[in-house]
Amino acid sequence: TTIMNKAINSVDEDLDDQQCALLSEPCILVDEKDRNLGSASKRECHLMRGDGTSLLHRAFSVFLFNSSGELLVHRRSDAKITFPGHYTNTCCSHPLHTPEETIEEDAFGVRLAAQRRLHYELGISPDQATPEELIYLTRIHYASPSDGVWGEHEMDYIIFLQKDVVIAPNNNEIQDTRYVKREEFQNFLNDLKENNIPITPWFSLIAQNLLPLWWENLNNINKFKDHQNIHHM
Ligand code: DMA
Ligand code: MN
Repeated sequence: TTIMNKAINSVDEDLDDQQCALLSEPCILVDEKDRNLGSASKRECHLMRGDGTSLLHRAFSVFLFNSSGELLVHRRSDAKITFPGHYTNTCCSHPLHTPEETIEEDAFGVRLAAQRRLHYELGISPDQATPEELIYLTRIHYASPSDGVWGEHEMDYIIFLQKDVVIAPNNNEIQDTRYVKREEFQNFLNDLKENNIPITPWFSLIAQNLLPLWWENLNNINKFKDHQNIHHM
């Protein structure tokens, strides 16, 4: 453990203090069927092991659209430990291993966590995004290294909300926000590529596979709810 602590300390040296403090949050470890296996710190969940794997934990990805059907995307701050400076969907984070956020019925705990993080990251007041309004669509299981030291391995709950909201982004989390029209989405991605601005791996996966159909059917999104199956990607 002495060697391990030394490694962690050297890993931490260049990290942002606020982001570093959040590494002690308790995440929810799960198996491939999304059964709760207990708690592990955000640090433990995101440090890659020697074999290139990391611990599977529960997460969520929010896709928020305004009343015109434009998607709110953001660029992660340079302070983020995983995927700094990457463009991504509206809001992503983890439900915590607490009595409230581990409630599984109708993914209530995850929807509470989404409300909490929409407030923290984007300044969306909790009354503008209640758990009742947040629509849980389905789950995606994926893994992706960030930089070889840190990485992701998640059971990702996809959450939709179509609503006009007031935002006040937290600049420790976010450096830029914008709404993108469905017809302009491909151009938006191409422009990022041309300018060598990366996008997060989960956003890339979802954008290529599932988002087009969901976005076309925003006004009828409930028919895409699938709480039975997990998409392994
Ligand atoms: C983690 O997102 C969740 C997904 C779906 C990748 P994140 O790195 O933005 O989490 P946090 O904001 O809690 O650091
Ligand atoms: Mn994660």
